Amino acid sequence: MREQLQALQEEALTRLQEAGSLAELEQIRVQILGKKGALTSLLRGLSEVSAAERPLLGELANRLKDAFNEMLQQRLRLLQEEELSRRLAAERIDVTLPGRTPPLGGIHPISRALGEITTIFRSMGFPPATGPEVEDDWHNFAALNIPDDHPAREMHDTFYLPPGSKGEKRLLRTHTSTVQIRVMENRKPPLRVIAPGKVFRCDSDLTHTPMFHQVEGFLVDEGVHFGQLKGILERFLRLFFVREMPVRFRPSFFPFTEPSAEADMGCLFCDGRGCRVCKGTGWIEVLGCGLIHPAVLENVGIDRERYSGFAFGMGVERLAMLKYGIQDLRLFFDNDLRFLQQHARL
Ligand code: 2U9
Repeated sequence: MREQLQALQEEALTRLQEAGSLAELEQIRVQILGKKGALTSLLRGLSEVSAAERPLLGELANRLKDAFNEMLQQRLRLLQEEELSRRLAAERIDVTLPGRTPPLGGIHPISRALGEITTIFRSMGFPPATGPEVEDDWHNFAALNIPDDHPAREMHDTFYLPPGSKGEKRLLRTHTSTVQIRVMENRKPPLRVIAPGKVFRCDSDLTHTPMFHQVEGFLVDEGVHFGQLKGILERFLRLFFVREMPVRFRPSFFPFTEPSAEADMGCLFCDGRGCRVCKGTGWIEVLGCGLIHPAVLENVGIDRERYSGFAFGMGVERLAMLKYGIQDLRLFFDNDLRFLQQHARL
C-alpha cells in the first residue's frame, strides 16, 4: 500500500506538471480525487490494513492529498494566467487607428453658417434670441413703422394665414425683426441681441426661395451712433470670411431705420478687380443696416429722447453661398446627397 501511495503521488504530480489546459487539469483531479478516483479508492482500502499500519498510511495519504491539491492550485493559476494573456493578445484593439465615420448625416451648410454667425456675434456681446414664426400684424409690420400701404405688405410678398380665434390677422413672419420687437417690449435698455431664424416670403425664382434664413441684430442704449454700427459689421465680416477686405456703406432706405445703409464688401473672388460674381463692380452687397427709427422706439415704449439704437440684417443663404462657394441657391433645399456629402460637416 505504501508503495502504491508513493507511485500514485509521483504519477499524479507528473501528470499535473504536464497538463496543458484547464480541461485536462479538471480531468486529472477527477481521476485522482473524484468518487471513483485512484486516491479515493486507495483510502477506502485503508480499512483493510492492520491497525498498526493505519496511522502511518493515513498520514501518507493525507500528505499526498495536500501535495496534490497544492500543485493543482498552482497549475490552475498558471494556466489561467496563460489563457488570459492569450485572449488579451488575440482581442487586442489598436486605439491609434482612425475612427470609422458612421453614416448618420451631418451639419447642413445653412446650420453651419448660422452657427458661425451666432458664435461671432456672441463673442461681441450679442446673444441670440428667438420667437414665433407665426406672427401678427403688429410685430411684423405696424411696430416696425411699416405703414398699411407699404409694398412689403402686399399679398404677393406675405403668406397670410386664416385669422386667429379672436379674429386677429395671422401671417408667417417676413423678417426676424419681430423677435426684436418682442425683446424691446419685454425688457429695458441697454439691449443687445441677434435674432437668427427662418423667414417666409411669397417669392420663388432662381435667387429667391419662399423660406430662407436671416440673422438680424440690434443694440439700444444711450448715445448709440453709426460709427459703432460700422465697427461691429466690419469686424463681423472679416471674422466670418476669415479675410481682411474693404467694406463700404451706401445710403439706402428701410421704414424701420433712419438713416439706413447697405454694406458692400470688396469682392473676395477678384479682390475688387471685377469678375462675374461682383458683376464687374468689385463689390458684393452683404448686409442692410441703420439707426433704429425713433418711431419704432416709441411704438415699444422706449424713450426716444434718451435712447437710440442701431440694427442690421443679413441673409444667411447668401453669406453661405459666398463663404462656401455654392453657386446655386436651390442646392440648399434639393437634398441631393452628392451636395450634402460635399458640404455637410460631420
Ligand atoms: C428693429 C428695428 C430695425 C433690421 C434691419 C435690414 C436693415 C436689412 C435685409 C438683409 C437681407 C433682409 O435677409 S434680407 O433680405 N435686412 O437690410 N434689416 S436694418 O432692422 C431692424 C430690426 C429690428 C426693432
